[in-house]
Amino acid sequence: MTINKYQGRTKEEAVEKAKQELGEGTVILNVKEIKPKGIFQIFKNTTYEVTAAVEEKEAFTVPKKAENISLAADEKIALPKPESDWKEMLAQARAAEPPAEKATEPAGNSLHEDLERRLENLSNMLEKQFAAEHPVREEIPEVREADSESLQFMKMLYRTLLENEVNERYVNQIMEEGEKVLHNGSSVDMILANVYQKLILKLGQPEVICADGKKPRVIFFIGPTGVGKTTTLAKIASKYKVEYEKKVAFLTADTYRIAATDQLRTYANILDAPMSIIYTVEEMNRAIAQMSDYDLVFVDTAGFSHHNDTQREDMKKLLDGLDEAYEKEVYLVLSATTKYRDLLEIADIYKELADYRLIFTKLDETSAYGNILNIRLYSGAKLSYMTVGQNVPEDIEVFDMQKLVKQLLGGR
Ligand SMILES: Nc1nc2c(ncn2[C@@H]2O[C@H](COP(=O)(O)OP(=O)(O)OP(=O)(O)O)[C@@H](O)[C@H]2O)c(=O)[nH]1
Ligand SMILES: [Mg+2]
Repeated sequence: MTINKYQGRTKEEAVEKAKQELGEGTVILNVKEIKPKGIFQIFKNTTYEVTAAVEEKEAFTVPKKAENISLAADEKIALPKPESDWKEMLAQARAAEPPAEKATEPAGNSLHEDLERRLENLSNMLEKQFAAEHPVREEIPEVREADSESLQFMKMLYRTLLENEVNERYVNQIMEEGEKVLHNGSSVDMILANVYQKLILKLGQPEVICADGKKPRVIFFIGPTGVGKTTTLAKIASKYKVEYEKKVAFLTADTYRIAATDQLRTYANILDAPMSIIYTVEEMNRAIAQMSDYDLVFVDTAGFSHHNDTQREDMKKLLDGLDEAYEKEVYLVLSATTKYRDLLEIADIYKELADYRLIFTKLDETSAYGNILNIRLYSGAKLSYMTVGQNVPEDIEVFDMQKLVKQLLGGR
């Protein structure tokens, strides 16, 4: 893994520099606002510093010497082979102690508080590591006996991820990948930094609507019934219209319910944007042709059960039927409160319809965020927006991976 820091006058500028240097697959680990200091601070502007990483393809590397271990780096640590193998120890621990409810484990609570404190310190720790003049070095004793603190900590991370409903398969994967680079003797902070980075890389960068491309760009919202497609569409359209001053227009293909068109019309009226109802592919292309002056055309669609073949076919026709002259983006809207197994099925069925990005709604109704990671990994689709309430337009955010990972690891 290559990790570097980049500065810019804006967050976007710093991110752009990182992407240019590190290339595809760049992941932002941390964003820091640097306020000017000193008596001339009023003449200086705030700058931004991003810590970015890119994971290289697996390559054989010569393990570094133990005294050069860095806290957050994903490097192999050369230690004398421990007497009891780390992996085996963890496997035994898992077998002996299946994930327990927080409430039934008093010792777990103080460990949890400890984890929260450590998560708080994590970005500082990453910062320190990248300060080139003062690389942080960790003293590792030559050989350690079974390191009970590290083992306890690995077990707690394992349990916390499961409690947050990250699927066991992915939890095992993350832990096993961690085990490859961490050995008995790794400090708790090294373990945490490693798992944190693994999760950030797995989640990837959020991808959102591009409003600067060829006009008009057509944005479809698809997904099961009642997940919040129309509300989310209105929130996003409103942001683009009000904050970014883009020209937005609406189409609705949701002609199954009478109230559906009224709902969208209300938002269109508030935003003073045109809206058309479309029944066929031809009507869609004709309507968009008349919206050539608009930056973004938001298309609301009817929610349907993924078991309904007719509606699925109609949706496919609509998505495939968009005139090739137009660029499109498709967002699959999912509720964070839907069961894991159902989400898998939905992700599969909608994959047959289009390549989509993921929006998760109703995050205010759950505290377990594991399904976001599960579906991101299962579908391979990029995350985009998350919604946290019913208020239009404010209850929406672009996914913040640092925040999400902290939550997955038991932080606030
Ligand atoms: N708590 C909460 N409720 C939400 C959120 N987003 C949408 N809702 C609510 O979910 C309900 C359904 O929202 P809609 O936008 O109509 O959902 P839809 O997917 O368009 O529904 P159909 O068109 O019937 O398939 C409404 O009561 C919304 O206010 C959210 O982030 N949190
Ligand atoms: Mg709707």
